[in-house]
Amino acid sequence: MQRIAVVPGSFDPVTRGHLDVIGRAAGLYDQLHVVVVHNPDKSALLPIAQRVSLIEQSIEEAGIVGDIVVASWSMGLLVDYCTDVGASVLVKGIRSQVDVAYETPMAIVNRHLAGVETVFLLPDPANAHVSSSLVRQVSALGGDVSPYVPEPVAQYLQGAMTS
Ligand code: COD
Repeated sequence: MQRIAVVPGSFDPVTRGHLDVIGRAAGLYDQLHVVVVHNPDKSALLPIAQRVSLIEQSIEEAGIVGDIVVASWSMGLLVDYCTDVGASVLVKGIRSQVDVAYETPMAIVNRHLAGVETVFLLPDPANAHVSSSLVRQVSALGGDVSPYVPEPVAQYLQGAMTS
């Protein structure tokens, strides 16, 4: 039986922290779905199609290999996407106790709703301080985001700032 996992996120934009988790998860599962989910609690910078494209480019640029599908989901519960594609696991990245506190209730509810388990992965400590919101802020103020994001994202944000 294939082990299929879903790595969900806002990915607005995808960062080196996200990519760290995606790379580790790709080595653990037969098929990985990286899914851009609209988070109604956050106001978005990038259109969803652009986020999908930047994830695809960043995975390729990083040389992450495996059966990886990049998709978006805005049709309801995240576990419904999991059920649709036959995934029994959600993979979430954990940066700190704050992430644990935020993710734990969702993990329990997702298990109750559909029997989908959540696996928490730790990034390399060098990536643990990175967040999309930090990147959006540095970019908006004209700073260099290249230490925090894959090259395709740095180029995209630089282009967006100068156009
Ligand atoms: N290192 C490691 N992990 C990281 C890093 C980093 N530097 N940065 C982010 N992450 C992790 C986050 O902890 C998270 O697990 C994931 O990457 C995505 O992060 P973001 O910021 O892109 O996305 P979020 O936090 O806005 O998450 C959006 C989700 C849609 C994934 C989340 O809200 C969710 O699971 N929603 C479920 C919707 C649903 O079905 N609800 C009902 C039942 S709970």
